[in-house]
Amino acid sequence: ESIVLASNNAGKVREIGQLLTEARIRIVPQGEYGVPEVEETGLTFVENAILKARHAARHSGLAAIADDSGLEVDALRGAPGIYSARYAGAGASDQENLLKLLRELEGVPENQRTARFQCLLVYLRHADDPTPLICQGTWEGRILTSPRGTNGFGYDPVFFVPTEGCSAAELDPETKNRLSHRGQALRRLQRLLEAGCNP
Ligand code: ITT
Repeated sequence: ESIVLASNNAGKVREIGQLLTEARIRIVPQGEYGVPEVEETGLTFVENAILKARHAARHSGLAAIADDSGLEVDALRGAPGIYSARYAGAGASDQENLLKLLRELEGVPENQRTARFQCLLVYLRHADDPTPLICQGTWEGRILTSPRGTNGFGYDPVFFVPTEGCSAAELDPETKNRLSHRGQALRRLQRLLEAGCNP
């Protein structure tokens, strides 16, 4: 039985697809079911992930996985956070969001540019599932002063990964999946599913 992936973000779909294919879990992007956009009205990552998963499960009749994620920058008191995809305004491109972030951090010294990616994954067996599986992952780094690298998506070119000495966009996809907030959350979800939390 397939699981619908409640995301329109090509970067996420690619990363989640890769990780779940390795786990032999069959997922179908929600685009294939014509699931319309849902407004992300929640005030937390977990609320938005539940909204998106429920919406996709409702429209597809399948179990659903949603990812709500974002970047928290300490010097900006946690912004852009849940607003990461629309930091430079509704419909803004990844590039516009990233340039706004660099502008906001102009003059902030390196040791005060700490940040982390958050990923909240929600799995619903069906739209009215009262006990969703919820998994989280966090990836610590700091914000560069200019973009580096072309892999990945979103803020990856400005997210410096101290353990690797390069930006997230300079990592190959396998390395990013091994380290990232999304990789961690997905491996946790996979363990729950394997442990029989999916009757
Ligand atoms: P869906 O809701 O359709 O999944 P979205 O892009 O609107 O797509 P979010 O509301 O969860 O999803 O926003 C997440 C944003 O956080 C995303 O657009 C990126 O800007 C950023 N982000 C999340 N994970 C990232 C990653 O691994 N690398 C770079 N940026 C990331």
